[in-house]
Amino acid sequence: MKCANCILKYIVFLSQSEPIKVLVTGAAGQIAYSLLFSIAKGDVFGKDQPVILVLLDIPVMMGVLEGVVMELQDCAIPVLREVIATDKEEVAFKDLDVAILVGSMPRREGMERKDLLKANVAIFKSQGAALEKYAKKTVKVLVVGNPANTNCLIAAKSAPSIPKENFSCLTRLDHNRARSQVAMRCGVPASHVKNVIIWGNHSSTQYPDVHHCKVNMSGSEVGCFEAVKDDAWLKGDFISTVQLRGAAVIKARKLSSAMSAAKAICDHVRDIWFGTAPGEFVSMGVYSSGNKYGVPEDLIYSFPVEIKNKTWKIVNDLPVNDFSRSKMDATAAELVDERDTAVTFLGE
Ligand SMILES: NC(=O)c1ccc[n+]([C@@H]2O[C@H](COP(=O)([O-])OP(=O)(O)OC[C@H]3O[C@@H](n4cnc5c(N)ncnc54)[C@H](O)[C@@H]3O)[C@@H](O)[C@H]2O)c1
Ligand SMILES: *[C@@H]1O[C@H](CO)[C@@H](O)[C@H](O)[C@H]1NC(C)=O
Ligand SMILES: *[C@@H]1O[C@H](CO)[C@@H](O)[C@H](O)[C@H]1NC(C)=O
Ligand SMILES: *[C@@H]1O[C@H](CO)[C@@H](O)[C@H](O)[C@H]1NC(C)=O
Ligand SMILES: CC(=O)N[C@H]1CO[C@H](CO)[C@@H](O)[C@@H]1O
Repeated sequence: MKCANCILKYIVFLSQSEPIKVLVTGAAGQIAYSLLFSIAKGDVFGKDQPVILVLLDIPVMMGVLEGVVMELQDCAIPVLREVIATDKEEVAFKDLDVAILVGSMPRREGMERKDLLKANVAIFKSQGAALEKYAKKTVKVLVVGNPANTNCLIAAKSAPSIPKENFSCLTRLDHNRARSQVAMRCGVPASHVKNVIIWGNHSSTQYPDVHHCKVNMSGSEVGCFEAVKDDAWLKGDFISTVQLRGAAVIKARKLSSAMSAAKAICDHVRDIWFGTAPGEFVSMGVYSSGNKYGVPEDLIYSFPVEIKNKTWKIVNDLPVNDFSRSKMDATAAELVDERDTAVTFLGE
């Protein structure tokens, strides 16, 4: 009996001995401030899974980052094995299992759209090359820093030996916003609303689609239009509320969404790690090969995906009506434009 106990303890020890190494860039920023705590305490990889957190930010932020490290230490979380803070890519990207790229160049007063894009291409080209050179080939990369879709594409292109499928960008915040809007309208918890879809770019042209969404109304699942009973709202204010939610938060808070963005990042990475629930799909910006839903190839476009065994699959053959089609095309056109400009900066 005693020995069985020893063996059990040994198995627990073994299973705990392999920590997951997770990088968060923009680690001195406001999203990271919520995100790091959630990852450290097990919201993403499980309560018993040891993690090593690697924090990357730019040199002028190293003082702030030191404070973040102190706070993480002061949380006294047993599974947080180590915290590495750095401004060097060769340190930050080494042997990573997961990379969450939050830091990017923010828009400054008077900055041209093109110059902003150019600055971000430079960042994500460099970080993509660092992934290629230093990270594990199985690394999962999530890009959050805006323009998230295009930054993600640039990072993927700059890391040719890592499968493109291992890169994704965050549209889960938009997905959660859509889910919550429907839930509030129906007077049910958000968990009773599933299979909303965000198509396209993480911007105001994104298309929040509820044609395949199901709502659990007092015990039975019904379609979203039947549950809400207000088609005009679903085709009008609902869509614009989700599209413009980011701007509404900035207007109210004088800062962009951070707590909800961190929560969405946790949802996204946890689903990659553990898979999606049977019969449920989530929205993620992923690589388009040009053979799904008429979306052009070589874009990072938000699709409905199911995830199993750490591999996503775009949900196939959902019917698309004319209303949806035009909105899916508009957001794709925007991304094609941005990509074509971005790749011209890649050679520089
Ligand atoms: N995809 C989404 O759903 C979503 C949602 C919210 C915010 N965002 C984006 O996430 C990003 C971060 O937001 P935030 O509120 O935390 O911003 P923030 O300004 O508070 O923090 C950003 C941090 O990134 C750092 N940084 C800049 N360039 C860097 C680089 N090359 N390497 C490493 N670090 C770098 C900055 O020094 C700063 O500490 C922004 O681009 C924002 O637009 C995306
Ligand atoms: C796509 O979305 C991002 C993030 O909101 C935005 O910065 C970018 O400008 C959008 N792309 C285009 C071409 O509008
Ligand atoms: C709907 O919600 C009820 C609780 O209100 C739960 O018992 C039931 O299993 C749910 N049904 C489905 C199909 O998820
Ligand atoms: C899961 O993925 C791994 C790595 O890609 C692969 O080796 C394994 O066969 C897969 N397992 C299943 C059940 O598909
Ligand atoms: C999320 C995802 O698609 N992960 C893939 C990353 O690449 C490895 C191979 O290196 C695949 O096995 C994973 O499925």
